[in-house]
This record gives sequence, structure tokens and C-alpha cells, in this order.
Amino acid sequence: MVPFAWDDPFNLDAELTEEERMIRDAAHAFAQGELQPRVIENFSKEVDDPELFPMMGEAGLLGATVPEEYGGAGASYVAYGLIAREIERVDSGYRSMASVQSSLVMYPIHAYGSEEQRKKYLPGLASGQLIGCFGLTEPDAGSDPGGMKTTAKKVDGGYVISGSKTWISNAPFADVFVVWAKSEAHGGGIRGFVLEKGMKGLSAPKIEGKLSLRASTTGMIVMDDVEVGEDALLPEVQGLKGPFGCLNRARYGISWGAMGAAEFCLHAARQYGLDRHQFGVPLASKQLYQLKLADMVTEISLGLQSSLRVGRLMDEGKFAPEMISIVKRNNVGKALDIARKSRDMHGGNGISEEYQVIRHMVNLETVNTYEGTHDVHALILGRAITGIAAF
Ligand code: TGC
Ligand code: FAD
Repeated sequence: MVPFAWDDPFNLDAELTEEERMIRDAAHAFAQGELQPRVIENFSKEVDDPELFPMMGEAGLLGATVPEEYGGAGASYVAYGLIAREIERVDSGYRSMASVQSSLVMYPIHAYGSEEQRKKYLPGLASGQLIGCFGLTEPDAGSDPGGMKTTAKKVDGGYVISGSKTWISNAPFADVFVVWAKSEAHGGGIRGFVLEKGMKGLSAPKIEGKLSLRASTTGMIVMDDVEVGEDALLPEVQGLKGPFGCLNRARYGISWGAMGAAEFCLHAARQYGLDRHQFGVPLASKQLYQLKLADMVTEISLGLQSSLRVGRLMDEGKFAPEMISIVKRNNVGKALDIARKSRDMHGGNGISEEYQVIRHMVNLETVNTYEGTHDVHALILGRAITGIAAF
């Protein structure tokens, strides 16, 4: 027998490689040293903080799974998940900034791009000198991206892209825009294009007034007849499987990230219950308080194990997207429950920015919605279980 560790019940640490532990520890040091000191003010004032990208790049946190020859770390999907967990332990918005860059911009350029596109964009994105965004969602096409209205019209030497995307992380300060459009020249099929800041007709206004994910900047992408050359097309993919291939990676990372946010809320509730006395004893001595802590530890330990399993299968190339739906949906849903419980366990202090749990709680509302809502992932699983699509 071994002693039980409440903060690592199944000894996840021992399941990691030496390299994964080193990457996790570096991400933890960066998140606690650089992100934690600024998050309360950045969230409160809805500050745009693009300077974080070169800082994350220098710390090796961008494009972890991209090969080293393009500036990435050539690390495992498990290492990528561990980075997401450490960043989201501080704030889901910061994890968003990093995971859009890694999974939704670097991944498609690496997987679907030409060699010229890889060489042109990936090193700058890995170092954070370039900032990327991913435009799939539109005002009239959210859960159903196949209903997108953005079009790419073939012209001499390239395409003219028209349409608008909304709720796009990083867009207002992005240099590189991966956008998805229906292309007449490809039978109306969906194709990916890489646009650049400054192109005529391209703008990215900020969406103000979010009450969730306020430390991450979100905007629209407005494309008013943006002319691009042939070299803007991502040549190696056609159809919705292009954007979905990116979403697989980001959703998987979110499953780890949400557990990081949940761990923060667990640790905070435990410490609060040990420190705070009511009725002459610590709150943590009460059965109801302990029941909540036990539920949190149980869900987090199971959630982390399932993400680890999916990550190992991704590293072996043996995953199905539905596995990712299970861990994205369940881990985010559980993290949201845990954040709500932790908020309650802090009493009145739970609504103060100082204690941070309500910030995680409102952030996780977004995480539960983006990258496929909680219910859409249920329907993806429902289709796989029954063979009947109920979207
Ligand atoms: P469906 O008929 O199911 O599929 C169309 C084609 O795509 C293929 N496919 C996949 N390929 C790879 N991975 C997956 N997960 C895939 N899912 C589907 C499929 O095989 C098919 O290929 P082919 O060759 O036969 O054409 O498509 P549908 O239109 O019926 O889709 C239904 C549904 C609900 C599954 C899908 O539309 C969906 O997932 N909706 C949710 C949309 C979503 O997640 N949007 C996210 C936007 S990005 C974002 O939120 C970033 S947040 C910032 C941050 O991450 O921090
Ligand atoms: P809708 O699709 O309109 O859904 C509304 C409700 O209806 C939900 O509860 C949903 O579960 C339910 N619903 C939908 N369809 C069905 C159905 N068939 N059956 C039953 N219920 C259904 N997108 C990007 O492309 N890039 C980004 O970088 C990005 N970043 C984001 C950042 C933030 C802060 C937010 C909030 C969103 C971001 N998104 C991004 C968009 C996000 O992916 C969408 O919001 C999400 O996919 C849901 O789409 P929607 O908002 O249009 O909701």
C-alpha cells in the first residue's frame, strides 16, 4: 500500500514521461510566475494582452506538438494537454489564447498547408511573434458550421473572399487568419484560407462587454471582398473534416484545461474550509463540506485519467473523435459543477474577484459552449451510439 495523495489520487505523475513532467513543470512556473500576477486586473478591466504571445512562445508553450523544424517542440499530445491544464489553472481565457494558436492555427497550417506556408508562418507563430486566429463560426452558423455563408469566388490568380465570422478568439490583434469558406471552384465545398492582417477589405472589430472569458480578446472577422492569391489556399484538405480535424486537437486540450480550472477551485475550497471557522470549528470538519470535496477529488481524478488515456491514443494515432467528445463534454461539465460548488463553499467571499473562483465559474460557461456545446457533443455521441443523427 501507498499513502493516498488527495491532490493526485491515481498518481498521474508516475504515468508521465520525464519530458512530459519537465514540460508540465515549465508551464506551471510560467503560468504562476507570469499569468497569475496579471489575471485579476486583466479580467476585471477586460485588458487586451497580445504581449503574452511572445512570452508564451519563449516559454515553449505554443505549438507543442508541431515538429521542431518548424519551431514547435515535437512533444506528445499528453504534453500539450499538460500545458493546457497549467494555463487554465490560472484562467480559461489564457488557455484559449494558447490553444487557438496551437491547435486551430498552427495545426492546420502544418497538416493542410504547403511547405511554403509552413515555412512562412509556423516559426513566427511558435515564437509568438505572429498571433493567429481561426474563423469558423458565423452569425448564422454556430453549432452548424456547414451552414456558413462565407464564400471564396475564383478569380484570375486567386480568390475573392466575402462574409463574416463572429466570436473569434484573438481576432482583433491577429496577424494570421485561418478562415473557412465555401468555394465555388471546388463545387461549393469548404476550403481553408490563410489571410493576413492589413489585406484590403479585412477587418476584425472587438466584441466588447463579455461577462465571461474577459482576459481573452474576442472579435469578428469581416471580409469585404478580400482578394488573395492561390498561395492563400490550404491545399491539402477539403470539406468540414478540415476544421473538425483542428477542433479534435483543441477540444482534447480543453478537456485537460478544464481540469486545471477545477483543480484550482478544489484547492481553494479545501484551504478555505480549513482556515474558516464557523460554529467554533473549521468548515472543513463538516460532513456536507467534506462530501463536496470528495466529489471534486473524485471527478477530477477520473477526468484527468480519461484525458490521459485519450492523449496516449492520439499519440499512437488510434483515437476516434467521439472519445474527444466524451472528455471535452464531461470534463468541462464537471469543472463547471466544481467551480459552482467552490463558489458556494466560499460563502460571500466566493463572489469576490480576490478569491478567483467566480471568475473560473463564469469562464467555464464559455468553455461549456465553445468548441461544440455540451449538448452538441451529446448528439455526436448519440449518433455514434444509435447510428441516427439527431442534430
Ligand atoms: P458531419 O456530416 O458529421 O461531418 C462532415 C465531414 O466532417 C467529418 N467529420 C470529422 N472529421 C474529423 N474529425 C471530426 N471530429 C469530425 N466530425 C465530422 C465527417 O467524416 C465528414 O467528412 P466527409 O469526408 O464525409 O465529408 O457534419 P455535420 O454538418 O452533420 O456536423 C454536425 C456536428 C454537430 C458534429 C458539427 O457540426 C459540430 O461539431 N458542431 C459544433 C461546431 C463547433 O465545435 N464549432 C467550434 C468553433 S471554433 C471554437 O469554438 C474555438 S473556441 C476558442 C478556444 O478553443 O479556446
Ligand atoms: P447555437 O448553435 O445557436 O446554439 C444555441 C443553443 O442551442 C445551445 O444550447 C446549443 O447546444 C443548442 N443547439 C444547437 N443545435 C442544436 C440541436 N441540433 N439540437 C439541440 N440543441 C441544439 N468560434 C470560432 O470559429 N473561432 C473562435 O476562435 C471562437 N472563439 C470563441 C470565443 C468565445 C468567448 C465564444 C463565446 C465563442 C467562440 N467561438 C469561436 C464560437 C463557438 O464555437 C460557438 O459559440 C459555439 O459553437 C456555439 O454556436 P452558437 O453560439 O451559434 O450557438
